[in-house]
Amino acid sequence: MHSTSGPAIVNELLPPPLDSTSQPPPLFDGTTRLYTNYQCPYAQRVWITRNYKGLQDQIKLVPIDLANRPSWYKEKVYPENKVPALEHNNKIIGESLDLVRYLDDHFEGPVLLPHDPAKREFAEELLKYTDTFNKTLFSSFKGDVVKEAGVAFDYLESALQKFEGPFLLGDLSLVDFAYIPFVERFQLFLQEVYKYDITSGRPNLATWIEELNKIDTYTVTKPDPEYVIRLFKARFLVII
Ligand SMILES: N[C@@H](CCC(=O)N[C@@H](CS)C(=O)NCC(=O)O)C(=O)O
Repeated sequence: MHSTSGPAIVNELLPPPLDSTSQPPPLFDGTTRLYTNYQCPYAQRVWITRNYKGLQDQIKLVPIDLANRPSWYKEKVYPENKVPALEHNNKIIGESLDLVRYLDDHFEGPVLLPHDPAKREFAEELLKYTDTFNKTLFSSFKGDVVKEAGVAFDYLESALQKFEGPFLLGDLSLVDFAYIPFVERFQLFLQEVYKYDITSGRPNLATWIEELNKIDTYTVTKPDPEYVIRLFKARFLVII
């Protein structure tokens, strides 16, 4: 359909996060802004989409320090007080899955959902499953991790067999961008703590991860692995 490398990414200088001491940007001045956080997997979905569509100049990144949030963010920007949120056409829109679709529908760049009805239908199923996927993984840490996490990764492995091509709908789509931020984090944590290789016995999953890692508009958004492991350990491993 289109090349998987996406438009060339100019080495973008990432702005530093805004915290409780920072002034708000000049809100609703016509600038399109993605309020984000460099460590947030939900925000990463939208960040990858923005990069892949080549919208670095059209959509300005505004990172927020979630641990020391500026009060104006909740008061003036996004009452939900979460990231990601998009400021576009004098409106604020939230929810990462809505935002990846919104960027695809309202901005130029490679189209990230195929027109083929069977693929569209499967895209809906996969997008609907993302929350269950994440919940299954998070709760697996408290139980039989290999068995319970295995169910979710088996779902992806068989989804990847449905269409020809290495991605979830065959060709690269926004569905891949919805899953990869979470899969990459779970992969790191499961390997480090449980010595569980999620790609073992799952060749399609292995290829999918490999292919995504060839896309620089995605790799520039990847969090520091050590940070991810530290965060997951602190959050999910209770030391008795
Ligand atoms: N359902 C939301 C979830 C977003 C979310 O939970 N973001 C986290 C950071 S990863 C956040 O902003 N947390 C701050 C808070 O909950 O107060 C989405 O898909 O956009």
